[in-house]
Amino acid sequence: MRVTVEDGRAIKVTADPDHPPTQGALCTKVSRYAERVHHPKRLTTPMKRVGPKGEGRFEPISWDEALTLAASRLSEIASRAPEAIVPYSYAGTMGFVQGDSIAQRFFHALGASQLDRTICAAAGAAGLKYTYGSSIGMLNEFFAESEVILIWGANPIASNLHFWTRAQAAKRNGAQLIAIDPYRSLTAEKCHQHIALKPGTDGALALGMMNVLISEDVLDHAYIADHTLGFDGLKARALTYSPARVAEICGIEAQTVIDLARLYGSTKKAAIRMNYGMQRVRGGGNAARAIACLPSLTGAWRERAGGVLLSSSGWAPVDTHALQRPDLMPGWPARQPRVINMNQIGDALTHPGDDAFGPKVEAIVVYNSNPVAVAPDSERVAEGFARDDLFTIVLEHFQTDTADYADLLLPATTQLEHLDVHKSYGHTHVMANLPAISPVGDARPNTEIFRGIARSMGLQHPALYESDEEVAAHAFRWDDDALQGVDWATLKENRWARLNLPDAPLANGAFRTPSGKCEFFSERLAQQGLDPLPDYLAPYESADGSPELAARYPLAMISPPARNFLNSTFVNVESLRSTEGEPHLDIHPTDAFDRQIANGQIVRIFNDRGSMQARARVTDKAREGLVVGLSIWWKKLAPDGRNANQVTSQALTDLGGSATFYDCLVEVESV
Ligand SMILES: Nc1nc2c(c(=O)[nH]1)N[C@H]1C(S)=C(S)[C@@H](COP(=O)(O)OP(=O)(O)OC[C@H]3O[C@@H](n4cnc5c(=O)[nH]c(N)nc54)[C@H](O)[C@@H]3O)O[C@H]1N2
Ligand SMILES: Nc1nc2c(c(=O)[nH]1)N[C@H]1C(S)=C(S)[C@@H](COP(=O)(O)OP(=O)(O)OC[C@H]3O[C@@H](n4cnc5c(=O)[nH]c(N)nc54)[C@H](O)[C@@H]3O)O[C@H]1N2
Ligand SMILES: [Mo]
Repeated sequence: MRVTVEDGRAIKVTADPDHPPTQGALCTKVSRYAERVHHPKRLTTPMKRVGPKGEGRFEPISWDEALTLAASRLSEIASRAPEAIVPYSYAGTMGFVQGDSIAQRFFHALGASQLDRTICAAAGAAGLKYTYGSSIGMLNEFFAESEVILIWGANPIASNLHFWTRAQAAKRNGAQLIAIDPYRSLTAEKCHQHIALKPGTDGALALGMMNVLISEDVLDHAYIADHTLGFDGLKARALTYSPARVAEICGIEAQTVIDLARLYGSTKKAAIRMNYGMQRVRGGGNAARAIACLPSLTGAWRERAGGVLLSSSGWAPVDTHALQRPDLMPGWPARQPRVINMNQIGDALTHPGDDAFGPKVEAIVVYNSNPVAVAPDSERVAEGFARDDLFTIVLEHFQTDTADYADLLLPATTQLEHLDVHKSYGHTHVMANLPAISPVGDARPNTEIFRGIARSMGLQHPALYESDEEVAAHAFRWDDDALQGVDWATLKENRWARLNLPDAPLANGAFRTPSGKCEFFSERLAQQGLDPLPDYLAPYESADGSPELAARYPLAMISPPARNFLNSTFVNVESLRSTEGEPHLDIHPTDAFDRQIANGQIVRIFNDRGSMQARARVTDKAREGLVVGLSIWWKKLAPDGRNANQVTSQALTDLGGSATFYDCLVEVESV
């Protein structure tokens, strides 16, 4: 990003035209970033709560008072039960400095509970880890040369613009684009073909494609022999997924499965852009694993324009140990504080504490996240945050739904005001982020806030007091081949560097698994007592997975990102919110007719966990049996004060302990 500054104010944010992945284009929401930075409601001073929790009434206090208050409460709890303190953070910024550096070191030094950061990508990441050994795949730029692109559980027009520009280039060159998505998203509308399968059935579709590839012998036998492990087992598994069986599971035609496999297998430059939308269901890890096997069967990896990309983040040689310093944990490495899965924060905050769970949670420190809006099973989450005996610190730019529950609300700087260093999960450049303006008001970087609390608590370890520059210099293993000739000083000077990778990085195997091969069969999974081969697992909440529940709540609900929001970020930027309008629910005409719901009517969406309201859009964009509520609204900016996470569940995926946002049955009625 390039920032134009006038009189100390950021007036414009544009894309760096020289940065290869960005090529001068920012997505709609980020091009409004200056509006957000100088928004009249930016938090500019520390505040302490004066009203009841959740009401959001605060009074300003000084930084000294704020840090002293934080330190005295946290010290008291840490002296008795350090694990009663829980950090909560995720995607507000994904920078290494303002994300999890000083913050992690601080919680580690306290011996606080650890947070398993699984709300987004953990199932897919586990699928890749067990198959490829890491989150690696084909390079974004070469999708422009692909001849077939399967856009699988992804809506790049909304959520991954810098892939979409490559897909469009490929389309102009004659490539076939196929969307695999239960919903006719903005992206699916622009593809040549849209395969609208039932949500959570992707594993079956991938196994069905394998069935056809194997039966018709559209395989790269040399690639399989040289670079994969466990073909015979995978073959036996895939042969149980006939196109007819898959058609039944996925709710599509058998011929669609056959045609897809034939096209995929017979195209040399066949690429798959999976994204995390397909793994927010019970079988998400296995589904990612099954899809990840496809290019190793057909040898698509041999071409730089072939293969799979789910995440490129594993290509960057991040020095996680140096950044986060797990060695500061008391007892490390033999013993470690308990781990709380962030998707179950609702249960954790409402747990009374016992031997299995450990101590009741007494303090939560939230930064880079808005859990009251984004975490699943929101009624439980809000109930937890409403506890009078919970001490809550929130570091934020704005008074979000979560901030309303804070005891102490601390103003944080934005990307334009602080130093950071980034990798990407969609491309293979690393970037330095230099501050363009001074902090707005009295806002401070996350790092500075945690250093301040540590100092007030009298914590001694020097790692807690490293400057942002020093932390940034620890971000990568600069001597790794991927970063030849780059160090923090040169990265800062040049702003970005392309990782030094071969164009077709998996053409000759070189997977990062224990065997060095693409592991169709995973010994590591077998050792955990898990299925060593990919399989299809029916969603928890589906006619197959829970017929009794499906009888009461027959509609599957998904709540993928809205184009003009970034998760719950930007919802309070008026120009973007007015483009989104209000919370909507897309519902198929047949489902609407059955419920006497007319287009434009307000409906109530509900299940045993909760309910929300939205305006119905009767449209066949949602397949029959599916409803779609684009997200993630701030509850307090929605007409009924609720959002989609009122109905989502805390159940975890098969692998990785990820959230199952899109594994959710509901009923809908007119209001
Ligand atoms: N504008 C915008 N961009 C974003 C974000 C945002 O909030 N707004 N969020 C960012 C973040 S944190 C992430 S993780 C990514 C997420 O972006 P994506 O990885 O693209 O994932 P989702 O948006 O969750 O879902 C993408 C598509 O998957 C479909 N889908 C849902 N369930 C299934 C299923 O079971 N199978 C299949 N095949 N498809 C399914 C949805 O209908 C949707 O069209 O986007 C990033 N970019
Ligand atoms: N129903 C449903 N729920 C979902 C999803 C979905 O598709 N459907 N998607 C899930 C996914 S993929 C993700 S990644 C999560 C994302 O959930 P979160 O990680 O909570 O992301 P955001 O909602 O963007 O909230 C980030 C907050 O961090 C703040 N912030 C940004 N930068 C900084 C900073 O430098 N310092 C501090 N202190 N604060 C900062 C922003 O103001 C914002 O309020 O949501 C998940 N929830
Ligand atoms: Mo995410």
